[in-house]
Amino acid sequence: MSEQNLEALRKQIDDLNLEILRLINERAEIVNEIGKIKEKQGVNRYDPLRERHMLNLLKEHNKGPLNQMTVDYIFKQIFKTALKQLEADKKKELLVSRKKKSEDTVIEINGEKIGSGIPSFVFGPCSVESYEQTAKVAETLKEKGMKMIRGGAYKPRTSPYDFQGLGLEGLKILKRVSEEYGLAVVTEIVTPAHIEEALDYIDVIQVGARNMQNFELLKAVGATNKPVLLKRGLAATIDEFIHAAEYIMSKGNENIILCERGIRTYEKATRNTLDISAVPILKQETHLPVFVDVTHSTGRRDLLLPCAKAAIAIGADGIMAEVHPDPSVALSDSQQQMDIPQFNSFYEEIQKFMKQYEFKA
Ligand SMILES: [Mn+2]
Repeated sequence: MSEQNLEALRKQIDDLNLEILRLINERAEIVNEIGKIKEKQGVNRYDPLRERHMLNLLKEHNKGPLNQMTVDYIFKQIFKTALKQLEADKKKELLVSRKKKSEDTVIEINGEKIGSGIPSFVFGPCSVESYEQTAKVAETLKEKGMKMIRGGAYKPRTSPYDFQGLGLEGLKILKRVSEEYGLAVVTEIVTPAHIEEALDYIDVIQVGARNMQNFELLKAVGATNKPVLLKRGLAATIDEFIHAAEYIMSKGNENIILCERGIRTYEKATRNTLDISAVPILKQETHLPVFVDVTHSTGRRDLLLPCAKAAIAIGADGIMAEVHPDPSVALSDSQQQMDIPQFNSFYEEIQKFMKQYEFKA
């Protein structure tokens, strides 16, 4: 007899489970409908006052045997599923996301179309040290038909006693070189206070790794009409990197190049660890061009070429690397910059590689 009772009670539990399942799904559908109405009205879907009201109503009607803490816990889990849906929807809405815009963003700089499927190259010294030093590199770049030069005027260095860059003087040198050699200037800006004076001298604003989450700087460069090259922070996740780009785009600037430059791991064989898989992930998640900085990710001259090849093979839109006429006396990053003959052979090998595997060049 008791066996039969147990069976009957289990059957009731099964039926109740199915009924609860039907009810929470029905509830989810209604939450979705409310969400759509709120979206049209432009109001936030999550409403803490409404949640409080629902919990109070449950408390009023709870006759037990479940205590109120348990009831609250169960219903909060049900409410949370609606919030999770809201978070997923928000991610979809990012301006930089592929879901928002399916076609690739192509940025034209000095006649070069960045992100069009043909790899671009940005080379130049770590720091601008003198006109002569910068012009020597520019001459080589021009000979090779390149359209851009990089060089730092404001240098955020690990130590405050290291060379901090020539500042405005450096920008003036870059401008002169840019005019003489027909190259667009890519240079780092470290504070919103420098943007206005810098705009006349530069073509692409670089936001460096150490400033990737300097949100005031991101908003300020987002309010300019210059393309921005945004480097990944040294300990930033891909999600944080994407949201940093969103800060820029949210202010109206749609011309953003993402640049993977290596992340900090336990590995000591390289200066940083080049996160090569970040390239296809960023290409899938966003519509922005993605560059790879082979200099700062590896910190080793012998790895520049293989890593540049890997970057192109995996779908990077461009390569960045440092070139100095005499790296051994460079004021910054002297260990990892290429001299001009090394650069010539590096570039030649890259060209061969692209031809061999029929990458457009
Ligand atoms: Mn450098």
